Amino acid sequence: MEIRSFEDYQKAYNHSVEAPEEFWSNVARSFEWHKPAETILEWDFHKPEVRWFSGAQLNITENCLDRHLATRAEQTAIIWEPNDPQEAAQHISYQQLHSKVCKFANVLKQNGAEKGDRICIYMPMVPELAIAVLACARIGAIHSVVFAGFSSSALADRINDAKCKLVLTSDGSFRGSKVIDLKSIVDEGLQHCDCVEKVIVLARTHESIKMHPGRDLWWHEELAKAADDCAATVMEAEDMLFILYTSGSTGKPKGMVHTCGGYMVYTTYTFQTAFQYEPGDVYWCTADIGWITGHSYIVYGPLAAGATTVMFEGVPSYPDMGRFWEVVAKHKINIFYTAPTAIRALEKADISFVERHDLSSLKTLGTVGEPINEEAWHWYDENIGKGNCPIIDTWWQTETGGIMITPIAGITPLKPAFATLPLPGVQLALMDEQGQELTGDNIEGRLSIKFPWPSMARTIYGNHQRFKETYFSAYPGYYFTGDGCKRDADGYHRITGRVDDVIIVSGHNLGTAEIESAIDEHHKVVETAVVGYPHDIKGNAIYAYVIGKDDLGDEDQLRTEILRLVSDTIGPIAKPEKIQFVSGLPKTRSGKIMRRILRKIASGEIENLGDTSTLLDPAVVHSIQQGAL
Ligand code: 7RM
Repeated sequence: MEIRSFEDYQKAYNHSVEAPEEFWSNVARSFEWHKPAETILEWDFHKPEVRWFSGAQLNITENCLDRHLATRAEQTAIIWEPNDPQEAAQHISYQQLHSKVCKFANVLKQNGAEKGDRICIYMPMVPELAIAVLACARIGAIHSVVFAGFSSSALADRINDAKCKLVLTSDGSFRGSKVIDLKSIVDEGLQHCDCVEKVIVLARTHESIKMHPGRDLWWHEELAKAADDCAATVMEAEDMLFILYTSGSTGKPKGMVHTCGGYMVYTTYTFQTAFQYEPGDVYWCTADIGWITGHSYIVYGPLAAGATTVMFEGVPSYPDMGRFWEVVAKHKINIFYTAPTAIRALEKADISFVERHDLSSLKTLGTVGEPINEEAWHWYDENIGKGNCPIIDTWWQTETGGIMITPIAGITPLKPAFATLPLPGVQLALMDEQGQELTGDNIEGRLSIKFPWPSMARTIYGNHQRFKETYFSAYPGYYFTGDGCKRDADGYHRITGRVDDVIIVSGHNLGTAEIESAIDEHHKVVETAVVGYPHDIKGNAIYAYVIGKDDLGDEDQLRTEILRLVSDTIGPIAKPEKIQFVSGLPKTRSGKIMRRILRKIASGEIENLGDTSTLLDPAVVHSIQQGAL
């Protein structure tokens, strides 16, 4: 049932709670399956184990491509907008995309890829990235896309964790006025990987690069040898579709595992429902395919829904701060989906960058990735939406696979900075500190989910125990999100931010532990504590408290070296905004760092540090306050 009114939403929501299996089996009927499901849902959040559409067989690319050929072969599937506005945009029809995916799937096969093999994709935002993702899915290989801003060592960790057999990359990438040598980053990373047999390299920037004989192959040369047709590999609904890494509060990144059937059903349903996409609409999500938002809402959801989806290679500030709006006007974008951090940055630019472009094609706006503050919400509403485009503030996670809490465009009454209400199928629970579920309205707690939805991650690749500990142990029987949430008197939800040690910087998840261990690698560093603090544009920025060795030397020099180290170990996005050298950290008697205190100092709150009675040495706090940046 399509949702066309608020009453429809309420009906659909109630149905999804009262008869979830019936609800989702109805939704699943609009897809193409080789075999229908025998069982809709099996689940146990204590194990945890979740299986949707057991017994069903499908290939997601047949749903994204083949089935559209009868009705929309000539319709544009992907509009690609290059980094440089002087370069021509590309319009790729469903027919063309189908051919390109099949051909590249054959390239993968001729290089030894088989069903179940892991393939790492480290590429810029060019059409070949989407084609590579779909080509993996075509043959049942599991893609692991690594955002091309990650460093060589972060890339190597991810390649090793998933034991990838192939790496797909390009010579370089264009990002604004910069050219980044992706291939040399791959070469460096691969010095620490034994599992990779071949690297397929797309010529994008045409700089001279080193090709390793026997390992490296040119994309275009491989394509020239490949056949055109490629039958889709039939997959079980619960077969793995992809792995995507996300930062956790402790230890190394977690390879979240998504499976074929449930992920397809949920991302497509939520794309159509939340955005109210109508045939002919041009839809642009500005995310990178290296993040879950790009997987679910640039590639899979929109293509399965037969939409026209835009891929943008560049950045919002190049050649000037008007680029997003120029692209909206150029491609007559109807639905525009971006991150609050981008909105805040563009809000700071001169308003003439907005005014000089015709934004009248826009009818729906969306945000994702972090809480949107009211000021940014109103700026977006008034200046971009001209007061007549609904803004859907979509809350979800890598782990949830698809949008969970959001207004339905044009249907749910809006409230600035509120993600509002759960989509059908999503049963929220706000928990108190004692682990009890809070009921009713006007409450604040920790956001959990008490019933499975089709696109939830099934496990952490190679570490089910960690999956259980991270998500299903805080509140047994519930999935815990790591976020805090308020429910107001109208039953509307407002996400208050992370309650664990994950910091969302410009919409990207970073784990404090990961950054701390990178800094601790420096030979002059004894110990580090990292916290987040509010930042005007980035939402949060990183503040590092570093205990150095006695012979620290020049502080500025050491700061530069630490920034380099973080950039090389994780990537530039993880660099601390501020580094304060301290002589000690506030620790409890049991040796735990009291980050609560460090967070307050970092955000400029000097008084009112709360309960410090468990501190081993309260004098440390005073000295940190004295030196606060
Ligand atoms: C889609 C994505 C997940 C974390 C999540 C939240 C934060 C995302 C919103 C939001 C407030 C939102 N996946 N978050 N969307 N907070 N309002 N609309 O971002 O795995 O990279 O991040 O992002 O903390 O737990 S993610």
